[in-house]
Amino acid sequence: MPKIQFINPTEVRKPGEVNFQPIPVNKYQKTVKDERGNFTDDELKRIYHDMVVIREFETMLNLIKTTGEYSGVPYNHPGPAHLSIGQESAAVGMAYTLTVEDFIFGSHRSHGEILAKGLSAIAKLSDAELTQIMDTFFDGSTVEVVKKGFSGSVKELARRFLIYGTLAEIFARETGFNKGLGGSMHAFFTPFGVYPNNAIVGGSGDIAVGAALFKKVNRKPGLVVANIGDASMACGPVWEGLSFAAMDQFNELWEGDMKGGLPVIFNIMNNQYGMGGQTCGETMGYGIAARIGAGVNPDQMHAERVDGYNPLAVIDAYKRKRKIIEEKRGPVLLDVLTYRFSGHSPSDASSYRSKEEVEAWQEQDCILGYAKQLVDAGVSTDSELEAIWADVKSLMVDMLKLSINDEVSPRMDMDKYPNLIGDMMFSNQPADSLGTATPDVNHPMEENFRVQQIAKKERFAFDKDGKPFSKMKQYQLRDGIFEAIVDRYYKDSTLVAYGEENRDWGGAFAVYRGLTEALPYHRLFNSPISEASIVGTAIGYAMCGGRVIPEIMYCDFLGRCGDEVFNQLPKWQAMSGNVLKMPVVMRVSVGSKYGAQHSQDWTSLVAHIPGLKVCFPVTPYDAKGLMNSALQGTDPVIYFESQRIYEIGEQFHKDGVPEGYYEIPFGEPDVKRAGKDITILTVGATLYRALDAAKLLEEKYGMSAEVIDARSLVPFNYEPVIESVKKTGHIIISGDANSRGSFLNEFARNIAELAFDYLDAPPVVVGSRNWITPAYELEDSFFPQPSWFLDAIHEKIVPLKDYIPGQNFTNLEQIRRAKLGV
Ligand SMILES: Cc1ncc(C[n+]2csc(CCOP(=O)(O)OP(=O)(O)O)c2C)c(N)n1
Ligand SMILES: [Mg+2]
Repeated sequence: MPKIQFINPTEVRKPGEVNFQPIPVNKYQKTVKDERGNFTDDELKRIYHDMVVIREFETMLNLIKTTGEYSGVPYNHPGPAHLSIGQESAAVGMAYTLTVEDFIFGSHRSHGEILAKGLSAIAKLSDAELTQIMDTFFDGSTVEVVKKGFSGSVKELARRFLIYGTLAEIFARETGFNKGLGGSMHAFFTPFGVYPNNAIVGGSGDIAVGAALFKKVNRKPGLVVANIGDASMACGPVWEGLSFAAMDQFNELWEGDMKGGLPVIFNIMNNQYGMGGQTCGETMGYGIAARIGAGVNPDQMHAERVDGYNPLAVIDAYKRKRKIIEEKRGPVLLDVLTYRFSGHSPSDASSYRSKEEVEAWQEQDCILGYAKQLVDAGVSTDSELEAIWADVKSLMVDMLKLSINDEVSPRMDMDKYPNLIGDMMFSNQPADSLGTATPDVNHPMEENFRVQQIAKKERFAFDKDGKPFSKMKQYQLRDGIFEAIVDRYYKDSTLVAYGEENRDWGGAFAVYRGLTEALPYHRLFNSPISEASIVGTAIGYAMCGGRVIPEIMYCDFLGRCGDEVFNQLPKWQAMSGNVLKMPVVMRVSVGSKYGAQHSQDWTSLVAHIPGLKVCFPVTPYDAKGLMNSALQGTDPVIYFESQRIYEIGEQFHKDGVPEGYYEIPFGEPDVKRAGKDITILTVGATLYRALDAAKLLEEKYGMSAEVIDARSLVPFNYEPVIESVKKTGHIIISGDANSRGSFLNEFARNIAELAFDYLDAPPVVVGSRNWITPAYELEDSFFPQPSWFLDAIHEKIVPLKDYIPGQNFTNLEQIRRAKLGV
């Protein structure tokens, strides 16, 4: 526990200074001749071959984009192609020593990295392993295309498979590595250790760290490389990934075989440009990118710059850095100097750099320079190298022809199967556990003090006379969440949870109290204050096969992990062609009392994004059942909780919250109060105010309200709501989100369409005002109150006798507010 780490004021207040070690720059200067003893001639020639494959692949794409043909084969590719011509030695050097268990992540410009890592994997895998991979990937449908009429070796077939699979993906063919749903900027192939590439630059900066966390926690072999552009070193997720990767706790608090640094290498593909911005001298201030490591931790991330124009220099660096990783002294940062001759994209006129500069780098072309060394050292001859290039070229022509042939490489048939992509958005594949190991725990579950405490609680809020038990005695909403999570911890060895104050504090709202005692550090820990990396690492962890619960302390902090929640978490299952699953249950607490930046209900923001399941349970029974469903699934779930009601007991499920395991399916709204005159559909904790309103309506106006708790936003089954409206003819939709643009309106629109014939008045939305959330003392004028329901009914649905409304729900006022934008 951190409290054993005594912070001694006498020690920390002593004067002194911080010293830095020199950062090596391009120290490796050896040539092929110098390295002959360390490589076979075949290995040295393979380095050349792999660089040529990338060069020719990219040249082909460049010609297709700029001239519409390659070697007489015409093709129009309207999509992106960010090429790395000039950078081949950096990619091959990075991948050459990596094993199949080592994973790489990259960016929009990663074709070269895919090919380099793929070729490296092919060299290392046996024929049997390669055959197995190719024959089982998409049931052999990709290899089928390149097998036809081919009689070469398995390794040659695998090379065809790699080039074809990548190219077909770029051209959006169903036989591509991701069924054509990823494309040029996202393509990857996990059986060769190539993990997602990311069109959101810097996006891999935290995701790759999560993959390294997965390897460490689940005792998997291999290291993880995050390939990041030099300009993307400015991106928030990269810095947050660095902070997460360098946490002291890996060394100071994690125990046994878990002690030690994360196996991750941040590999800066430093081509010295963003799109048109020069990173050194213009857009960044690091001068030499390797300097970044010096500020991160005392090891300075073992950072150095290597001359990425020399593949041997990069290979040498990787051999040395692997040792550091194996000694558990990661993370590592490498600044791999390179240069792209190609523009940012083929349409780029390179107006931001001089012709002289490009020519000067072309003169030192990494492939030509290396070829000369091979010949000078007597490893190869010019004609042998020419033959390699000619062979690669003819391979490219063949693979191009196959990949653009609509018969053998069709696109997904959206005419015949219009729901194909829809069917791929969620995996909907339940799994008790994603691991086979025995879960690491500190004691049997029954010995846990919280489990014992909960066992003594009343699982229904009221006694037999209808009197509520004391707060302490009631089984609370937070207990429901806890029970589901602790149960899964003892079932699934891969499950980890982390976020701010998750451990000794017991979670910011005491949901995790007791878990600190039950679990070792590596399964429950405090993260840095770094929402992007909390979610980003969870994504990386999940895409490698682990289950994870990242926590965002306040809903308002969603903006800090916007890219992760909006662009990464929801997309990778479909964008991978369903190769990946995303078992992430993201807990998000919706606040109150803390004003404008801590009290917003942003359920609508995430419900808007395709690919996320969204729920907001507000009773202990629902909280446990929905958390069980979330944790049993393999889809990303945003699980909202309300800080107003962590202590609330179970008031609806008369038998009390079951002690054993049960699930509540996503998408099923629940009638919390039966009625016949009006339906109130609520999202979140507004339920309780709606129930108060229902009581008032009954008592004062004899109106019987049916109150339905939405429980989930995505997916959502409208049928029970329509059934209710058939009976009542009226509906109010209410929640704590500010009403403009909220999901409440989505409900209203759908209900208006689906239940039009049964409605006597249009659906009415009662949300919060379109203001900042004010101080606690003023909240009643901002969030829907019980009286607001009556106000709305009186004005919009049916006049209530002698009623004087408090809030103004008239059409005139609605128009006035809209005009003002408030
Ligand atoms: C978050 C984000 N911002 C901006 C872009 C547009 N963009 C695409 S590539 C690029 C430059 C990236 O430079 P660098 O990281 O050095 O990689 P390089 O293109 O040089 O390989 C930019 C700004 C983007 N894709 N994502
Ligand atoms: Mg760059």
